[in-house]
Amino acid sequence: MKRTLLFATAVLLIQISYAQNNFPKPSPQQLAWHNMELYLFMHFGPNTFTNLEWGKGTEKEEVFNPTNLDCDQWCRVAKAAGAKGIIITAKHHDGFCLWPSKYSTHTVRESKWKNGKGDVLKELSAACKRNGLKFGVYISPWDRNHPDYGTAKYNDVFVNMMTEIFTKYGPICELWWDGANGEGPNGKKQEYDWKRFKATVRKLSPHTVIFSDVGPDIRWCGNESGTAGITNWNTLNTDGFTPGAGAPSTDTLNAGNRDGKYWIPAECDVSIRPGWFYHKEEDSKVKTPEQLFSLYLKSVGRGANLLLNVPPDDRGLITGYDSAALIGFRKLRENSFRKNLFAHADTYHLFGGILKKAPAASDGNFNTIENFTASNRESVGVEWKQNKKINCVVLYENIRKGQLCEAFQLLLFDKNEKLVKEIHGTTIGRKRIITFPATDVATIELTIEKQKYITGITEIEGYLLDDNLVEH
Ligand code: FUL
Repeated sequence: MKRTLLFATAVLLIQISYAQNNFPKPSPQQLAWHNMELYLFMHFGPNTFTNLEWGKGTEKEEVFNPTNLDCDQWCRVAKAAGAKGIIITAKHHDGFCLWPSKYSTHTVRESKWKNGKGDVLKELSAACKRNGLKFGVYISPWDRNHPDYGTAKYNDVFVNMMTEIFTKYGPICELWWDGANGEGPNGKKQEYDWKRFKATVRKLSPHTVIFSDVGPDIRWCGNESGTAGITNWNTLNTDGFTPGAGAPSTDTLNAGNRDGKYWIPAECDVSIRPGWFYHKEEDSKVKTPEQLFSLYLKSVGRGANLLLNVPPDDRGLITGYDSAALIGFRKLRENSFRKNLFAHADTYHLFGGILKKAPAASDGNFNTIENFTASNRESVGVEWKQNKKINCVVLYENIRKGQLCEAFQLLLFDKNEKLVKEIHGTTIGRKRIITFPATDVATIELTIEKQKYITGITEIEGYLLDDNLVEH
């Protein structure tokens, strides 16, 4: 009785302090973004036809001439891959606009495609709507074609182009500002008005999340190989930094900052092929389903999102090589995570010598939360009476209250309560996928060893993946 009373008082106190947590938290649109996990990037433009990666901006508009462009096919492929949306390069560094912008003379309108009447953004945004996919837009600040680039006037051009995009083709779930600039020391220098760019987007489309090296909403993961940091904070300090050359080091972008002032989670962009744009000679170099699955573990499995580039070819279609790999990748994810072997297991929460149940940890409901409240060690376990062979544990932190765990320990016991594995990790975040050699396990016990504040865990899961998918 006394114990129960003590516990109830503790819970009350915890609930009060829990509500007062002042650590950075995701906005509703960032939370929605976190739940997208995987979506496709599509690099498409003159480079698709000239076989380049970085067009010079001097290419003739007539080179852009897809013979069979079909954005519904892109959407079908994205859906078959289990991707939640598509982000298209509306304007890459060569400045060519995939929509007939009033603020450029280097656009689809000047090409021969559909006699200058075509509009890729219009077709794709409509196809995404029809197919229930989110639509996102990449627009390169660096522009090798526009005559105003390098002058203050270019900031007006960029704002006007974004205004066209948002007013004509929305809703846009994510806007992508690429930080690359290859002008070199003697090249044109543009003083970008980032503040104005951001204000424009916020005004026109407050629900859009903006990506750049440093956010403001989503950050680059610091590499183009598709891997988030093993320690991956969703928080980052960006005061005094800018996208591009003024960004923090790639190591910092990869791991985030433990004490970062803003919630700016990492997105892992990577191409299914060696290049970002389509090159026929890379048809044989499309990543395999297994390679894509490994990237999934290193991005989504570390609490980031995976933006997988699948470039349409010069017909304006995704090739069979890419779609086959994507379907294989989806199957691997589905087969791997179809059955949580610890769903609805018995649970316990050991807290200051008091043992209680912790049903939230294995009820399959991401709205129920098991809070790690104590300042000293406390454990939550999910247990069966029998052994289950597993090689993967998945943990989920309740990021709605911020990202608070900074070190955890997993102890795996067999049915005789013998310790069979001890694993240590740092951050958890939205999702943390941990793999190890297959082991007979009856109990998975999680201890938060270090936390910034009360860590909330929504689920502890156990899976048996195909052995060849598991890296140790
Ligand atoms: C880089 C660009 O330079 C590449 O061409 C590509 O668009 C990649 C996603 O971002 O910064």
